Amino acid sequence: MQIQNSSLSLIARWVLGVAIFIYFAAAPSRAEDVKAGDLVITQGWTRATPGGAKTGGGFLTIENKGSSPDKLVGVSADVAGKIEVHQMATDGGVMKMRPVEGGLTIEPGKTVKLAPGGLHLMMMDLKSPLKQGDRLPVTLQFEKAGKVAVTLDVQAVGAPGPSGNMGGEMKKMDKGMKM
Ligand SMILES: [Cu+2]
Repeated sequence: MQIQNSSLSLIARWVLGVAIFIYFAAAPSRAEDVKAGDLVITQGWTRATPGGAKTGGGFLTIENKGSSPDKLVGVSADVAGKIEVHQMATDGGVMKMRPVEGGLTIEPGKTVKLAPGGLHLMMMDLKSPLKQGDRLPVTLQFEKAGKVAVTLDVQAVGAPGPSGNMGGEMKKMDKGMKM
């Protein structure tokens, strides 16, 4: 009896483990890939804003599969009074951010990644807090591809990436499942 009980409990634990894995693997935890002309926009995410924070950073990846450059010339969202594209630069030994003047160019065949510590969307004058688990609709305006609607997945305050360290693995799995 003792042996049976412990093997049953092992099986129960294994079943629970598999169930948890399937739940997280299947959960729609990342933004949809968006295709617009020659551009593919993926991995849109942002962070929840604590307290009454009025600004937030937005991150996404833009790939240009075409043969000519395109340029991100404007960004807007209902929740933000203003959104700029910012870059980080060292000024007198101090990292500072400043707007990218004249639009962000995406060269043909290249991928531009907006990520913490580098290029980012600076959302200013937030009208309401960004809540973890929400999907934030944002409109990107490109010179050639025109207006493109994307969503940013709102991750936890201080989250390091679109879906933690699992991001890359999840993407591979998703691709595998579609085939
Ligand atoms: Cu900024």
